Amino acid sequence: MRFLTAGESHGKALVAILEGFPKGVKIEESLVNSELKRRMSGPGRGKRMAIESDRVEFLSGLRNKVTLGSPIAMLVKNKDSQINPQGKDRIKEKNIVRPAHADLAGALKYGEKDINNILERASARETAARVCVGSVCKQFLSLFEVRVASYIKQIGSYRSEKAAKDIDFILAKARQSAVGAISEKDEKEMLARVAEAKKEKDTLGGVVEVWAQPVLPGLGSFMHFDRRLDSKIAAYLMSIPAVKGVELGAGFSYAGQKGSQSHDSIHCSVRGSFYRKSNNAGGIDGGVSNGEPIVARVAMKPIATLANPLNSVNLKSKKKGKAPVVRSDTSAVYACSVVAENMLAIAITEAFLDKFGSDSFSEIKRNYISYVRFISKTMG
Ligand code: EPS
Repeated sequence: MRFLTAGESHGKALVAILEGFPKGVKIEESLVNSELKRRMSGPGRGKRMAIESDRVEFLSGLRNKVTLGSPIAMLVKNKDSQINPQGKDRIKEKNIVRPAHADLAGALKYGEKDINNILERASARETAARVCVGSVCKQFLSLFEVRVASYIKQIGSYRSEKAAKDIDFILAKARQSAVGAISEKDEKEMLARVAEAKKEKDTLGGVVEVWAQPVLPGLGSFMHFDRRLDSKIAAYLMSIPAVKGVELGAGFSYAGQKGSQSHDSIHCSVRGSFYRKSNNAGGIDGGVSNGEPIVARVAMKPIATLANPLNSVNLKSKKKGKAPVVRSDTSAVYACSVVAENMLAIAITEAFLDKFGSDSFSEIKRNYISYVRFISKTMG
């Protein structure tokens, strides 16, 4: 399975093409739309989200809601469409590069003086197309009871003291919170931090924790670097705009612990199934899922555009200037959590199809059932 996206932030539309997705899976457009809506939500979102009302339109790959095994093309129209692919548009040339954006690196790379030609594609709006792909994958995974969910661990300098124990807890708490928080205290503090930053015309980043559960042991591989489930998940999460760090399980804190106290001990239940009492490995050993929940944390930097423009440099004149501000979000950590869930769903679906086949749902189901029987009867 693979996918491509196309589209500029103020182009006509965003497009996603998902290829190699199995035949025979029922896909509900309404579930894709509710994921798109979630991506537009959360505290600190800016004026663009008030303009848009992202909705998917399936162009191909489905018949009567069921996948055909052919490429699935999906379209999300931009209401704030200003770019004219075949003529003159209304966007004014911009030459002052904005710090923490792709502007300068992109302008140098492409020999560009008008930063619109960089920022339009570099915009995080592209993640709406990824959410369409991820939502299709989430619907596939749910047929095997795999659920993917997230919560907000940190906004700005406020970090939650609570930790989720399982995905039911996250779904019960974070899904009920406008902030994606797992406690009332977190929600109150996080809302206050965003309101304060907005008042100060500043921006905030944060940390998102994303889970998939249950995930069968055996997805991914230790045979080669690019088949490892951990490397795939890390790459997919790191590819989300503004993400600067990804951890699996205990992550960076694992490095400071003694092995004797931190490695997940393995046990066998009376019914003969294997389990671990802790999950510092984040559900992956040696690049292969080990049956525990997959747990990853994603660090998002503060939003790059500030309402109080930062000092910068003009690409043409090389003189000092203020970074251009059209509009921006105060925080998009909640949106990041939704995108992270969807990227994790894509990564796990790819590994799932690698293991169980990818032509048709019925074939995958046969292989899946046979494997589940094998690991539960033969192995424990
Ligand atoms: C976004 C749309 C963008 C930004 C934001 C995310 O819309 P506009 O550029 O018209 O304000 O709000 O993108 C960025 C912060 C960025 O740096 O690209 C969206 O749909 O998520």
